Amino acid sequence: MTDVSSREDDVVDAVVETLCAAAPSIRAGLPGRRVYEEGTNPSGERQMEADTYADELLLKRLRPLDGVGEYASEERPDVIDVGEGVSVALDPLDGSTNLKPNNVMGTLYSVYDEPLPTGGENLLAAGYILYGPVTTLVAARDGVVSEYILESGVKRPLREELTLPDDPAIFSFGGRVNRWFDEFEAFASETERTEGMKLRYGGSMIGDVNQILHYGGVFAYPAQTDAPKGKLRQQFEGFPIGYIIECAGGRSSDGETSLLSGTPEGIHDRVPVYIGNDSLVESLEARLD
Ligand code: AFP
Repeated sequence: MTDVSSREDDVVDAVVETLCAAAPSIRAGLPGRRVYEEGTNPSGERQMEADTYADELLLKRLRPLDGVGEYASEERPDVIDVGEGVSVALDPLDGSTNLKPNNVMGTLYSVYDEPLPTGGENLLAAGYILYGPVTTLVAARDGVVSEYILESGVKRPLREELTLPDDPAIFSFGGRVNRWFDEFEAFASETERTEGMKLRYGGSMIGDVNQILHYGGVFAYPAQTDAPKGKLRQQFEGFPIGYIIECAGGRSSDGETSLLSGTPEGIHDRVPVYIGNDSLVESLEARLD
């Protein structure tokens, strides 16, 4: 009899390999797709041609995989039934507004052993492919984060057991300052004045979180006065990033508790996101309490 968890492990491997293999096509498809589509995505945000291109390409590549049951993406309203097995949730092109100024963006994935929408405790694996000066994969699974460089869609190990540096160096806060709640503004202002800390914000969550993973620090897309749940999507962004950061020894929070303890009611629900070095996110949580 085949062990269920080892079968799921094989499916997760196949999903990650498929995403890696699609990376060169996604990259190659970007130059001609830096313009907006007519409509908006299910969260009411404008979509670029590159967003829908990446979404359609990834669905096409993942659909035939044995052991994948559901596909969901930030770019489409409903979960797609593709067979029987694990559920894959994607932000096919996180940070696509960075196409215009030619800054970093990436593909963010999370794999669950339950139908979507589902809670963070049902994650099997999460990670992202970053389209920077080089293409890299950061993959988290079983409490371990590994980094790879992708060449022609094939991964070569760069770093095993990636952990957040002990000394935080970067802060990266999204949203509009005049819409932050006072408690968050107080934390931001204290962080700005902390010796050794400097601001780096690029507008793609994956790119910004990747800096925190490599240099240490804190990233937030906070609750705002006009958006109490912030901007980022729980299923597609909050869970995978919380999982990766916690696997790397950091802390994630929705302002009260770990990002991973939440359960969305709808696939496109939003959540405030606070991640980074344990001490910083803990003191932020204390302020927001
Ligand atoms: P796009 O994918 O539409 O560019 O949105 C990216 C994102 O969801 C996330 O990756 C960023 O952290 C956040 O939006 C940036 O939002 P601001 O433009 O408000 O800084």
